[in-house]
Amino acid sequence: MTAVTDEKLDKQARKILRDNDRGGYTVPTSGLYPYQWNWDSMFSAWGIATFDVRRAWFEITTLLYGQWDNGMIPHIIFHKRAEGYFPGPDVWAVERVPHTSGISQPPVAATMIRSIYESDKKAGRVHMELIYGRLVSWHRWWMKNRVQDGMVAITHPWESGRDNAVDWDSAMQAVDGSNVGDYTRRDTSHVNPEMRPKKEDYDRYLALVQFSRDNGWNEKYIAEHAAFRVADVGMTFILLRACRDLLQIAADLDHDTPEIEGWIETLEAGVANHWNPEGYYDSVNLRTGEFTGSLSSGSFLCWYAGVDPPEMMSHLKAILAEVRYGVPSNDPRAETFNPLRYWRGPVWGMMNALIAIGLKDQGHTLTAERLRKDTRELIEDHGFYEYWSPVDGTPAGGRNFSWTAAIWLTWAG
Ligand code: 2M8
Repeated sequence: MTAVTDEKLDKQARKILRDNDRGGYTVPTSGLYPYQWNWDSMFSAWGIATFDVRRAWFEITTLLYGQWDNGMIPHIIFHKRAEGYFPGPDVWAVERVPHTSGISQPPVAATMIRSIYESDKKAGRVHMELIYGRLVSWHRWWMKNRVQDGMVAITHPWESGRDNAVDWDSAMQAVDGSNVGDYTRRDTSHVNPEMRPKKEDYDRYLALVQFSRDNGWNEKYIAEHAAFRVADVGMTFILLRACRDLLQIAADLDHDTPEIEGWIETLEAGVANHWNPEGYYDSVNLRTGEFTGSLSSGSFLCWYAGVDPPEMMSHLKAILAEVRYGVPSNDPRAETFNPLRYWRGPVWGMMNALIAIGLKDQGHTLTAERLRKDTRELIEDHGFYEYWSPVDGTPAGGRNFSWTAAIWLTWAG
């Protein structure tokens, strides 16, 4: 282990964010992910704001270029041609400029933007005024199209941001991936295939894209007919938190708040529907009504949403006792646990940041501090990786990762 000073790591983190800048938007990492991803970009903006707040506002603006007329902010914005990623704009076939994907991603934007705005109250107000309406229309899109029994439904595992998490296993069984035709993955040429989703997962990911694309990205039709529809516990918590932050922004700007207050009430009521009688927050397969039986990192976003049942703290403590570095993306005691396969076990720095922010808000400062310390050590010992093994810290996935650099500058470092 090399002893690296905080100052050196601060410098490296800033350099990563600058190097990943493609002229107004930040790619998650060079090579593996060459476009603007929704939630990555908002983490990046949060990090960039620590050294160049004007550039951070610009990052937000370029993400909003991709917003659809119906309010949806897509998960990828394909601003300009780039090599090395599949599926690209031709597969999504969304007819608008800039080209985009056809699904969304976890709405951390309002939360990150609020934090940037708080740090730049005076000069930032003009930016905040300009984008406020767009944030509201995105939240309205979620509430209108995706909230069912107060829980947030995803139409594709990619939408959750936790692509191959165990939460989707049972629901994905209903997706037929056998007719998607030939295609060439690019991710496995950038990183070790053992650290990525399997071929059978990709076949199903593509089948879902083709289904929604062939049905014109029609939300109503997809809601009624798609094979896959899951109420994602992580997404419900993230949207609830984002609505709370949007409410504060609205109050600050002197805008009306009843609509946002109504959304918060709906989502607060929905949280109860995520409670698996086994004693934890869980996702729900909306096609069968069954819980997905997964205690994954999405469940531990409860505190981030302002919800604090003692059972969840007991689960977190039990899981942290099993691993050297928390929080694993999957329960290490589960048969499905794999310490290096992406969202099926590895620890992710940005998830730790969100979970720890929530823990701290709810007064669980020691546990929040453990997560920060674990994340610091992973970065100090190995660098700014996409994710790591929670068992022994083996670094995995892409290197020089933007959101890892961002959470170093804002939280871990
Ligand atoms: C991963 O997802 C993309 C698809 O969106 C992929 O694997 O190709 C996820 O970790 C997601 O959360 C993240 O936003 C994206 C870019 O870092 O990579």
